[in-house]
Amino acid sequence: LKASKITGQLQLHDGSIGLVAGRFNELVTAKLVSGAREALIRHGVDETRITEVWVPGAFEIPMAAHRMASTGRFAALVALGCVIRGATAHFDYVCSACVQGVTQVSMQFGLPVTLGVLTTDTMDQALERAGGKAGNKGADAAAAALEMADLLQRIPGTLSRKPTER
Ligand code: INI
Repeated sequence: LKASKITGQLQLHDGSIGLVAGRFNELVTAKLVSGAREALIRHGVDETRITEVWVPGAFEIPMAAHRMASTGRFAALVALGCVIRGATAHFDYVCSACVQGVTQVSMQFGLPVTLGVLTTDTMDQALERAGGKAGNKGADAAAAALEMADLLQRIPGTLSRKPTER
């Protein structure tokens, strides 16, 4: 048996890419969205194939992602949010609900939903990761979405799950 190594390329074939962004800490999340859009466009994705959905906060990201996943139109989704640790335990609940919810949607639909949700102690740390000296995690998550969508199509023996057009 010939050994094979399968990796995904950064290119979109069918369907659209959905960005799901939380408005909470919008100063940061707007930069994550721009970074994600720029990365997608840089990798040849036509703007008409990017759907941007805004929700109140990171807690609501899984619900919107779930609805988008159910349409079958998306090749992948990108969760973009920013949770900054306050004085309370609210931070931990919002983070875990968001991450667990996003994971559930991804596994339920067999659809890549990548994580561009920042969870930091301070606003400065968040800004560093939203186009500052630590790069743009929105761009990274968008690239991961493209890679995973392409990768899944290359894994042999799986039924074709191409998204429906538009
Ligand atoms: N939502 C965030 O996206 N980031 C936060 O830092 C945050 N904090 O700190 O509370 C936050 N809370 C709102 C939450 O996501 C929901 O929108 C809200 O609880 C309504 O359900």
